[in-house]
Amino acid sequence: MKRLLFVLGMLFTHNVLAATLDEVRERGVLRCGVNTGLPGFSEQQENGSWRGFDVDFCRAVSAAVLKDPHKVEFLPLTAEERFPALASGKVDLLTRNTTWTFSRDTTTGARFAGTSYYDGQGFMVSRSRGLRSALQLADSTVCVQTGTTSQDNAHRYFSTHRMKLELVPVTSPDAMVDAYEQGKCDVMTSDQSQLYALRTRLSKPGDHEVLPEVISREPLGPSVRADDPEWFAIVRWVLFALIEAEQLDISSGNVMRVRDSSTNPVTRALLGVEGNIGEGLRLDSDWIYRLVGELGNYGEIFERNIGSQSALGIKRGLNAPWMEGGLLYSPPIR
Ligand SMILES: N[C@@H](CCC(=O)N[C@@H](CS)C(=O)NCC(=O)O)C(=O)O
Repeated sequence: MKRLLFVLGMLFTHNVLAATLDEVRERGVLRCGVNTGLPGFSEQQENGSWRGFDVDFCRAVSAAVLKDPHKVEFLPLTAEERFPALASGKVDLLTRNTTWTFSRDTTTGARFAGTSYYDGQGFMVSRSRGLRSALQLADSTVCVQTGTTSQDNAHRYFSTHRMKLELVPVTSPDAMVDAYEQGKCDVMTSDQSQLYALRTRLSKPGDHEVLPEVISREPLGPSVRADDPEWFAIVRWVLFALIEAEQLDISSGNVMRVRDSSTNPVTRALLGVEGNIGEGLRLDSDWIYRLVGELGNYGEIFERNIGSQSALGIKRGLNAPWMEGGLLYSPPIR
């Protein structure tokens, strides 16, 4: 029944027959749903422009399909709003710290194009408590955002370990930070990347620590509507192209030189020198060249927004290329 209502909803609110690629090209603007404000991932600047890891992924799709990384409109969406906004056609793409789960992939009308960030849920507390483990959190008041995977995971973790839990539900990252600073909760729980991001917003970030336990798998990634396989393929291969470029040591700094001098047929095809790598996606042969030139490869996007060149300082960890012990792996682009 839920599914039937959903399909009917889609038929009335969004023309399921129109190809998203054509709609985006006609409109001349790509619409991406992003977080309402999460340092490093998606943040609106004073001048109105957006920046962040999820923002750059959206720009990469724009560079691929509209030949310009800036033809993007960002729509800030709360956790509760995100899937309905995608299903109704309000956004073409969700690039918003969203966990790929079975139920979301099969019942919300969304289809996840891949994992852009391997995360897991953790806990942040004040250092003054001197805690060493999340197993010492019994009887804590825990701030968690509604409409997220974090809420269910917290319940499961506390009940598995027979610890009493008092959840303090909040509806945005700002509300989470406020509640924590005001002592309405003594623990924040969320994906670890988000805890590092939110810590930068606290008045004394150094006074707070993320406990060692990672209590869930949270593969975060972009998602599209399930009814458009072509658009799905474009978004999925934009992600793989960024990963593959890093693997091949192609960066924004050297992409032009590599294109002009490489004799490797795989690299030449990838960068549009030979054949037409865009054919199957109705893109041009330069789409990968363009997005790496404009945004950089996966590693560059990671480091500048959330890694070593950012205030978050997140280590690559699981998000390193597979050759370096991480999980990032692109099928061959050939
Ligand atoms: N990855 C988890 C959590 C994602 C999530 O929405 N986290 C909150 C906690 S910081 C958030 O980003 N909220 C922003 C908002 O709703 O505006 C999920 O997909 O459910």
